[in-house]
This record gives sequence, structure tokens and C-alpha cells, in this order.
Amino acid sequence: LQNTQRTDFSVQREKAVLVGVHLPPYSDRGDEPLAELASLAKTAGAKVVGSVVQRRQKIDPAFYIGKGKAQEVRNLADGLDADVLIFDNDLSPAQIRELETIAERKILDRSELILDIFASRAKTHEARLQVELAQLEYTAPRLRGMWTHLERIAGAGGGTAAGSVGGIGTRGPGERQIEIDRRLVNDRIAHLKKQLRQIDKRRVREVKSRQDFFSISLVGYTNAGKSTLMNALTGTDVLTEDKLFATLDTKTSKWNIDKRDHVLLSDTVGFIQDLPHHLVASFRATLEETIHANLLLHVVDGSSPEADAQFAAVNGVLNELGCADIPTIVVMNKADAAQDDVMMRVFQYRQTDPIAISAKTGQGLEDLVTRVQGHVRQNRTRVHLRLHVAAGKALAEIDQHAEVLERHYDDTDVHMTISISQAQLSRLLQTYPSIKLVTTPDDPACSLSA
Ligand SMILES: Nc1nc2c(ncn2[C@@H]2O[C@H](COP(=O)(O)OP(=O)(O)OP(=O)(O)O)[C@@H](O)[C@H]2O)c(=O)[nH]1
Ligand SMILES: [Mg+2]
Repeated sequence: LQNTQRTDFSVQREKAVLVGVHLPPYSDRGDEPLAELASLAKTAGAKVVGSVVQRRQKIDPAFYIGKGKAQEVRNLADGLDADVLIFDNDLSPAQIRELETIAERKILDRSELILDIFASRAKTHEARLQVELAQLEYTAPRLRGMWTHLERIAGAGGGTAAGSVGGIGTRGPGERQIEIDRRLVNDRIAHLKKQLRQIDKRRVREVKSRQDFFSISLVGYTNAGKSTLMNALTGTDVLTEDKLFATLDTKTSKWNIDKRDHVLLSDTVGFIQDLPHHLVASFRATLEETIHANLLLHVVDGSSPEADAQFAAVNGVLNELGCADIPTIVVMNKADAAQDDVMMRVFQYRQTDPIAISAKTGQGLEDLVTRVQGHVRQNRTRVHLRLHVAAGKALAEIDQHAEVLERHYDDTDVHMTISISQAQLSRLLQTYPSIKLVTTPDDPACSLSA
């Protein structure tokens, strides 16, 4: 099932004409209003041969663009020998049907294009399941349109293209086929959801077992440089590419934040303007780390004139995921490529307290680390401990992993107040039963020395 669908919606090597509609207020979307769509189309493997932008007061309910414009686009596509029209917006199933009838070629909307990219890039079993689920959920209501499309192709093969285009009725084998497809699709959706639920259970256990560590997630617009920053900070080797959606799976690494302790840093899938809702829903589980992070590093491509809009789009998705309240450091990346500091000033003006870095050259990384350390320290707990003066090994470990704020001795014991991460504290208490916890983090006595 999946295969036939993906062949049908895939835009591999096809020639594409891009179509966009501008509605009021006509904000300036740069010199190339369809630049991002073009980039998406290229990522999906299509060759962009032309583009059309129409200004309208409101969208046309039947054709999205006006009927006359649709005919014009068709003529352009004929002239350019294009295979597919890609719309910069989401189309309703009915609009797709109408447009297909006029254009007599494949119509894709923005969500389908993004889903197609995710489908071709998903590598792990889980990412594949998630993408397929999102595709089916988005596609199922559009099945009818797809069927007419398939039948037309079949008709064209038989040499009666014109006849078959107009000849599709509301009843007959076509309609029955749709019913069968729908049932198959619904079965498949149920099956995928079940499989994903099982994977999810496993993950919840994994995430829980890591909860003791301070966890940080890299979030941001696609291509902002999250993976490059992950590599620069942790010395891992995550794939980075000048392509949209290079990363689809969350990858978590240890990051030695200072000599005492490490945190967990996660690299995640990039977001984009109008990310299909079904996709966000499907990737919710993969983004579990992000949802439960103690701190977010929101990576912005500071060299992009669209940085501000991209920042807003990412915040929109974070809101949808319920992450709006997680402490966040705004990281303006690609400082080496920024023409001037206009973007920095925009972000300063918005009081996001941005920090300029270049993941590529390393510029600003020290400042970033210092800023992160500040958050990590805030998150450490202060406790009062007591242990025997002769417990050399335990004492050495405390010195290594905790900040000792106060220390005094009596005849047999060392007493100390330390600041330490919850993870290290749990570990030390488990490894060395000789360490006695005099006050717990919840004990008001702890905050006396704060
Ligand atoms: N000039 C410059 N380029 C950078 C910098 N950081 C990343 N890049 C480039 O930007 C492109 C995207 O980088 P990635 O790290 O793959 O971006 P990402 O945010 O992980 O992207 P996705 O995983 O696709 O969402 C690559 O070509 C990087 O080499 C930087 O500081 N300066
Ligand atoms: Mg990446």
C-alpha cells in the first residue's frame, strides 16, 4: 500500500512548477517569495522549472487560485513540459480534484511535499512508521483525488486520455475501489499506531532512567545548524548537510559541561513554517526528550533574513508540543556568515537575550558554555553530608563531582555542604553507604546557606 502511494506522490526528478498565493496583508516575503518551497522541492528531488505567484484578496474556495489563473498555470506547465504543480499552501481534497481536472497533471500541496521529504529521509524503523502514519492520515481524505489521478493515467495509457478525464463518474468501479482503499488505509493506520505505542512505552522507560541528568535539547528551524552545534559541543559525528531535514531522529549524547559533571544534549528534527500538524503529532514521541528537557537551546540561522519569521514558526511548534515554559537560550548561529548585526539587534530588541556564535568556526562557543553552566548550576541541589574522615575514596569523589561550599570536622566525621547534580548525588549515595545525608534538598535547612 505504502509503495503505490509513495510512487504516486513522490516528486523524484519530476519537473515542477511552483504556485503561491499572497493574501493581505502583503508582507514583504523577500525577493523570492517561493524560495523555501523551491528549496523543499529540490530536497524532494524535483527540478523547479517555473513559478507563479498570485495576489488575491481571499482564496478561491473551488480552485484556491482563480479558475482563470489555474488555466494560465496549466498553459505555463504545458509550455515548460512540467509533470507536477506544487502549491505553497495546503489544499482541500476538493481543490486538488478541481485543479487536477484543469491542469491534467499531478497536484501536490506543501504538506504533501514535506511528508514526501520525510518519507524519503526517514531511516530508523520508528521514523518510518511515524512518517507513514502522518502520510496516511493526511492522505486518506484525499484518496478520491488520487484515484481519479490513477485512473486518468490508466486511461492515458490506453490512448483515450481526454475521454477518461471527463469520464470518471461518481459511481462504478472507481468508487468501490476508494471504499476498499479506505478500509485498507484505516487498518494500516490502526496497525501503525499500535506499533508506535509499543515503541513509545520502551522510550518512556529509557527517558525516565535518564531523568536524573540535566537534559538539554537543541531545537530550531531546519538547516539552522543544530547538528553542527551538537558536533562542536560534544565531539559526536551527527550528519550535517546543507539540506532541509537532514536530521529526523533524536540523538542524545553526553556533554561534559565542566570537569565535575556531564549533561545530556539531544539533537532533534528541525521545524519549518506550517509543519504539517499530523507530522508534529506523529513525531511527538521522538520529541519526548525535548518535551522533558531542562533547558532548550533554540538555534537560529542568524545569517538568514528570515530569521525572525523562522524563530516565530519554531516557537509555534514548541507551543503545540507544550514546551513553551521550558527555559531557553536563543543561539544566533552562523555569525561568521551574517552580513551585519541587524538580526542580533532585532532579537535583542525582542528581549530574547540572544548569544551570537558560529558552530562552524567555534566563535562564541565559550560564552554559550558559560551561559549553559549557569543554568545547570541553578539546577543543582545543595545538601549537607556527613561521612567518616577515613572514607578517602568517597571524599575524593565528592571533591571531584560536587562543589564543596562548606567543610568542617569533628572527632570522627567530615561535615560538608555541597552543591551537586541530582544524578551524581543519587549515584554517590548508592555507591557509598557511608555517606550520610543530613539534610535533603527539600529540607529548609538546605537553603540556609543559599
Ligand atoms: N557559515 C556557517 N554555516 C554553518 C554554521 N553552522 C552550520 N552551518 C551549515 O548549515 C548547514 C546546516 O547545518 P546542520 O547542522 O545540518 O543544520 P540542522 O539544523 O541540523 O538541520 P536539519 O537537521 O536539516 O534540521 C550545513 O551546511 C552546515 O555546514 C555556521 O556557524 N556557519
Ligand atoms: Mg540536523
